[in-house]
Amino acid sequence: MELKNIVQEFICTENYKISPITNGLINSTYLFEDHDKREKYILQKINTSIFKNPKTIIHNHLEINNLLQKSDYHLKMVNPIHSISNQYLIKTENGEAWRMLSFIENSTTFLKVSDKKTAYEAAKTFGYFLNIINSESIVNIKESLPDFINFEKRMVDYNVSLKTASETFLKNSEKEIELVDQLLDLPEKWIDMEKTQLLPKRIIHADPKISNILFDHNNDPLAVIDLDTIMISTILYDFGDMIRSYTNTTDEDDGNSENNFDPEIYEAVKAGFLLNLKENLTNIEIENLDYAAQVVIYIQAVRFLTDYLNGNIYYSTNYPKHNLDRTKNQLILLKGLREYLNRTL
Ligand code: GN1
Ligand code: MG
Repeated sequence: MELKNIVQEFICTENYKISPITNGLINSTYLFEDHDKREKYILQKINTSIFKNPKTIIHNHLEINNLLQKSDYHLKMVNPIHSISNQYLIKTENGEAWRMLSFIENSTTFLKVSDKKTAYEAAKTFGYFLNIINSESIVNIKESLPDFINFEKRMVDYNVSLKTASETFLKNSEKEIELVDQLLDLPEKWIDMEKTQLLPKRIIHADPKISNILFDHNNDPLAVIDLDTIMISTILYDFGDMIRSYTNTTDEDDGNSENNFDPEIYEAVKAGFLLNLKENLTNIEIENLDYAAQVVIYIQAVRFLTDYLNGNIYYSTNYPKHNLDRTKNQLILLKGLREYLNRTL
């Protein structure tokens, strides 16, 4: 099905413009402008080799929006838009799944955090969002990405990739494999805490990177977006991923910097995150924040490296060593964080 036919399923217009938005690594996203009604929307092709059952992400999105609407949530919300025939997903004959979302006007996103205030505000906002979505006891969240936060499986997948990768790929990533292998026991405590159920199960966002917050023209947070990975897991993942995203002073695929970790931002994120959540977290969660930040960055490095060794089949890439550069970048970040934590222990 051509793009123009997909558009017609949602909005009956000939007078429109579509422009790609290129900052995600999984789905394909477009800004859709309806010139007749002067309305903007987000049009998205869901990557169905990763989100195998895209209905679950629509279900979870509606469930969370419903909950937010019932509470006194003060941020804006992105809404799924249904098609003319009342469907939230348009499936094409070749297996693609498309959806449309409402667009929040006068908003900007950042790919990197530039100052402590932005980091603090973003972490505070995610903390606020997490508090509200965990305030109701009955929320029916469905699994959209099985094993996403199964770190034992991430390590198994890495080991399989080491066995199946070509000689050239192994040679190119020799240094990164060595760094990853030096820290093989890092995820063990996490895996153990999950197995022994020491970590409370909560609804988490699971992709709280900086570009998943919309800001207004005063740089104040306007909305939390991208609810695709909403799942039941440990909130330590969200904290770790915020640290991973916000403390990084370089682009996620810059493999050349010497040090890309910003310790002041680390403290700002921690303060912002705990502001709304502290009362509700258990001691074990609070005690493991520094540890979680290290493991989440480590696992992201392992995921990028695994994908490189597998021939770039998961993340979208622009050049053959793109995932290797992403791996390098995460390992530099992890080194900076670990040096900082040892200094402050
Ligand atoms: C992916 O596509 P995007 O950018 O929203 C990935 C996250 C990674 C992130 C790294 C479903 O998110 O887990 O942290 O790339 N999402 C999935 O940039 O794997
Ligand atoms: Mg995402």
